[in-house]
Amino acid sequence: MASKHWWQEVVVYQVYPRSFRDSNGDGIGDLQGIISKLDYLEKLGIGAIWLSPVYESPNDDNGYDIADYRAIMKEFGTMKDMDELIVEAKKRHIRIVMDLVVNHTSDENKWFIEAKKGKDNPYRDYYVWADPSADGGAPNDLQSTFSGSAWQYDEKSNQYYLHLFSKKQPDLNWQNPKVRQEVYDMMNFWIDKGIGGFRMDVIDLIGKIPEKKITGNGPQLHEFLHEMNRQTFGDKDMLTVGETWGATPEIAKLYSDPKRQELGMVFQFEHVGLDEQPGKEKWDLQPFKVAGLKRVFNKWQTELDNDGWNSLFWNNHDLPRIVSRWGNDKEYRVQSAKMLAILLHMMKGTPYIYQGEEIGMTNRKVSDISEVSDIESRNMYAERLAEGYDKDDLIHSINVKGRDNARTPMQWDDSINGGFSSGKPWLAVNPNYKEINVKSALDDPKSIFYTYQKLIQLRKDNPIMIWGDFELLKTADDIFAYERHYQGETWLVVNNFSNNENKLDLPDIKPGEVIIQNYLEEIKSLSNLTLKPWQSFVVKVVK
Ligand code: TEU
Ligand code: CA
Repeated sequence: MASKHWWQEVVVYQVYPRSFRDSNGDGIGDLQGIISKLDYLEKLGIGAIWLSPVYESPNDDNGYDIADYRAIMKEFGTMKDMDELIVEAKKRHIRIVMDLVVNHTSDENKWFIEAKKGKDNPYRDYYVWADPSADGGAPNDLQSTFSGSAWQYDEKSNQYYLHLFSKKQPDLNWQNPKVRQEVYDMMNFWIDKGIGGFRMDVIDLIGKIPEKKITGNGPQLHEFLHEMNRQTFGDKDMLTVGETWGATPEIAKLYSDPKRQELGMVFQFEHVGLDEQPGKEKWDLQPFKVAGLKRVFNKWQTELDNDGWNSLFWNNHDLPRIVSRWGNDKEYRVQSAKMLAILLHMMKGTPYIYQGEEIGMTNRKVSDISEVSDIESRNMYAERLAEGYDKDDLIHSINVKGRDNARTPMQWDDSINGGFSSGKPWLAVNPNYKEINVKSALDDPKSIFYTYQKLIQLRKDNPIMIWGDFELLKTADDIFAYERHYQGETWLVVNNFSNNENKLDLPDIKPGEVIIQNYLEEIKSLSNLTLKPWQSFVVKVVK
């Protein structure tokens, strides 16, 4: 058994700084705003913050386009504020995990400004350039994740540069050892500041070979990550998590098997694609089925063994709110949000909470593209409208899947703008803030917040939650039930993933003490038990 690490035991909380808390009334969340809410996060019990990018950036993609890796975005504050955040968090046993966006930079990064000056510039090879194809067009038909060609023409040199995201996010050339050294030096600069680790943005892309149209999982990907490990965090116990879209359990082991000295864990998205049509894009919806979720989670829970480590998440800043997506954000908002929390946190892996998830924040609805800020949604809308798609269908897809759903400001109380800002928020606050907010959650002992708080405390007290084996049980389709086993102890986790009642029949399992639940019920027997809508409970099994 591999050695144990703090980052397997904690729960991580993701902060999207622009939308967390605005301290100075300019409508944009900032570092002092985060510092002012650390006591709240300590009360929740988390052990690390994944901080979405706070570096200098023109914000074409809200900070995922970095102009200077060693400077703080002016709207967010100063390096002094950043140092203060690290220190103040540490006092509360919270480590700061930085977002490392090194597949690409901003086109306003000084490396790219130099590179654009011409083919002889020493920074030219920091990026990926290619000559036009024979017909004078783009070198090949690689597509950007944010719609359209991944190649942008540069008139000055009559070459194209690669951008797998927006054209203001030119891709770095990882084949160039100088680029790799720059990245490692920059990582060490942050490590020396006392941070707790790195979340690595689209790290699966750094081994790309664009001329062969290879983007994810390129041949040198793992060689680069091993080199990074050796040159930066390898001898420190840091949380390192790779955003790995195309990972299978086999690929996840390549990243996170401790023997290979690459990353600590993966953040993979197989379950996230369950409501999209296979082979199509996230906008092309299909109904979600619990059976699919069970299949995917079961696979990941059982196939990683101890040769790798996984993240557990429903949400991040790119995904719609889970209670609106697969729960019920109307009559069962509270029950379904609690069920989703219990189901996730009782599995094996490191749980992540995305800001607002702990109070059951929901998706927001727009009726026109003018209300949409996110570049991914806007580009898709423009492209598909030109292709003849129906406008209402496109707005529907954005309402269901768009990234702004996660990015509306955090709802702190029922005062104007939900207590996020005294000014005009950069993105409108969800109008339901009067009902759904932190203050009312803290005032109500039965709120979703206290279920999350309890799950985090249980994790601190019960090694079975971290290290136990996972076994899926056979039940009705809409019931997701599993056991965890550890050192002779067994916990049973039951979730009714449905608006309807469902029958659970596990006559051979004798329920003991209730660990946590979302209805106040005595669980005396598991023979022919009628589960209420979204009912969830965890019991010790009596042997
Ligand atoms: O996301 C990677 C990514 O591929 C997403 O764009 C994804 O396809 C989509 O948003 C799914 O909803 C990371 C960051 O998390 C994202 O915010 C950035 O925009 C992107 O990389 C580029 O840095
Ligand atoms: Ca501000």
